[in-house]
Amino acid sequence: MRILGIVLACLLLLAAPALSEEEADYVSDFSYWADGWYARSNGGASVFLTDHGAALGIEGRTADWHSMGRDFTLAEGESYQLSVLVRQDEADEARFVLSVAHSHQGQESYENIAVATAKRGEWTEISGTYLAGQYERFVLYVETQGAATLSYAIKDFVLRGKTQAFGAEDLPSLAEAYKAYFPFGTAVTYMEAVNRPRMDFYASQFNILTPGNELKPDSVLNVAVSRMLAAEDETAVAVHLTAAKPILDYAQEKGIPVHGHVLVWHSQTPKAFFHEGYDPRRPMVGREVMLGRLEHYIEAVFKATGEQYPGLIVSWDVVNEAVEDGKTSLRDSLWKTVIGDDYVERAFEFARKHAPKGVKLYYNDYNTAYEPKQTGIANLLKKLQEAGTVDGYGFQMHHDIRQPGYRAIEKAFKRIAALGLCLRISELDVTVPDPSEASFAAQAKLYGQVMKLALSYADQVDAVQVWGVMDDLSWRAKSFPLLFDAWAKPKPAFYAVLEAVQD
Ligand code: 9MR
Repeated sequence: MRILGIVLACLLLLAAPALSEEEADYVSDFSYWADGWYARSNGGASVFLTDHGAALGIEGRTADWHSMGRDFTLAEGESYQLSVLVRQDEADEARFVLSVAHSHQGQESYENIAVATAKRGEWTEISGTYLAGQYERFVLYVETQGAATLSYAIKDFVLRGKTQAFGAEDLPSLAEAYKAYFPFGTAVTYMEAVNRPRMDFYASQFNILTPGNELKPDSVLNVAVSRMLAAEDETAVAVHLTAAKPILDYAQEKGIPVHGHVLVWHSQTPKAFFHEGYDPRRPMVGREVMLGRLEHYIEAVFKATGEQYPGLIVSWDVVNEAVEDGKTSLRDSLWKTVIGDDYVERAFEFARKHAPKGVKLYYNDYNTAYEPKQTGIANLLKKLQEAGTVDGYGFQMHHDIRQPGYRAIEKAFKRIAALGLCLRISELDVTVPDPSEASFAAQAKLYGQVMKLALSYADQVDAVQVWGVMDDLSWRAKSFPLLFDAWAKPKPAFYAVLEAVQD
C-alpha cells in the first residue's frame, strides 16, 4: 500500500501542467451527444450535462469504476498528455483517478494514469502522461477511489498527442465506387453514432446505415408504458426510439437512407412482451392477445419512425432468423409458442398493412448456404411471396475464410435469386483464425468474390451492407472480420471490395 502511495505521489510530481487548448488534439465540448462520453457501469449510472452544458456529471453510481468514459483512437507507442477538471459537492474530500481501459483481441485491461484529491465544491485538476501500448481500443475515464456512490462532474478534458484521424483523406469511397449499382452500407451502433468524427468517416464510405441493435424490440418496446396501457387493453403497445436517436438523427441530417433492423426476432425481445400485463411473473397471454400486440407493435414502430423521420427508413427486416439451423422448420421462439407457426406470415401481413408506401419488407437470415436450412428459407419465402407480403430476402453472410466456401455461397444466392425477390447482403463479415497476411489475403479474396456475385445480380440487389466498420468494434472482434483495422486503416479486404467493381 505504501509503495503504491509512493508511486502515485511520483506520478503526481511528474504530472504535466495544465494543457493549453490551442495546442491540444482533443478538447471536450459536450454539446453534441455529450461528445461521445458515456456512463461506464453495469447498470444504474448515467451521465448528464451540467454547468450550463460546460460540464458532464455522473450519478447513480454503485462502484468506484462507474465513471464517465470516452473512446479514443490512440497510436501505439505515442505519448499523450492529459488533463481534466473534476468537482464533487458531496464529501469534504474525495480521491479521483484518471484511468484508461484498453483492449487487445477483445481482452480488457486497465491502467491508472493520475490521481488527485478534490475538496468539496472545488474544480480540481488531474493531469498525467500516458504512453499508449499495443491495444486496439482505448477508453479514457475518470473514476473514484473509495467513493463508490459519489456523484461528480468533469469539464475541460484535454488530450495532447497524435490521435489517429479516421480514414486518410485520399482514401477512395466504397459508396462512390458502387454508386451506379447499389448502396454500400454498414451497421452502426449508438456508441459509434455519438462520436461525430467517426460518423463523418463512415459517411465518407457508406451510403446506407442500419442500427446494429437500436431498432430491435429490446430497445424499442416501452415496457413500462405498455404495462400501464395493458390495464385497459392487453393488446396496447408503446414504443420509443431513444436508443436509435443519435443514429437516425445523423442519417437524417446527412440524407443517408436507413435499413430498419428488426421488428420480430426470437432474440433481444423482452420476455414481458409475452406475458399478461407485460409482467413476466404472470402467465403468458393467449394467441389472440399476442396477435393484437404483434400488429400494434409493428404499427407503432412504423408510425413513430414515419412521424419522427419521414422517408428515412427505406426498408425493414420484418422477421429475422425464423428458420432453425439444420432443419427446414421454424426454430423455437416465444412468438411460435404463443401464436403458433403462422406468426411469420401474420407479421408480414401486419407489416404490409401498416408500412408507409414504398418501404420494402425483408425476411433476413443466416447460414443460407447450408442445407437443409436453405430449403426451409426458400419454402418460407415462397409462402410469403404468394401472400404478396414480402419484397426481399437478406442474406446475412456472417462467414469465415474456411467455411462455407464461395461455391456454396454462390449456389445459395442463385437459388434464392431465382425466386425473383429483391435481394440484399445485410450483415457481411468474414472471420479469420489469426491476423496473418495469408489469412487477410484469403479474407480479401472472399470479400471480392461476394461483391462480384452481388454485382452480377445488380438489378435485383437493393444493397450490400457490412456488419460494422472497424475490427475492434465488431461483434466478432477477436476474429478481425471487417474492412478496416482498429486504427481505421483499410485492410486488403477493403481494396478487394473496391477492385471488384473496378475490374
Ligand atoms: O451486432 C449485434 C451485437 O452487437 C449484439 O450483441 C448481438 C446480440 O444478439 O446482435 C448482433 O447483431 C446480430 C443481428 O441482429 C442479427 N444477425 C446476427 C448479428 C450478429 O450476432
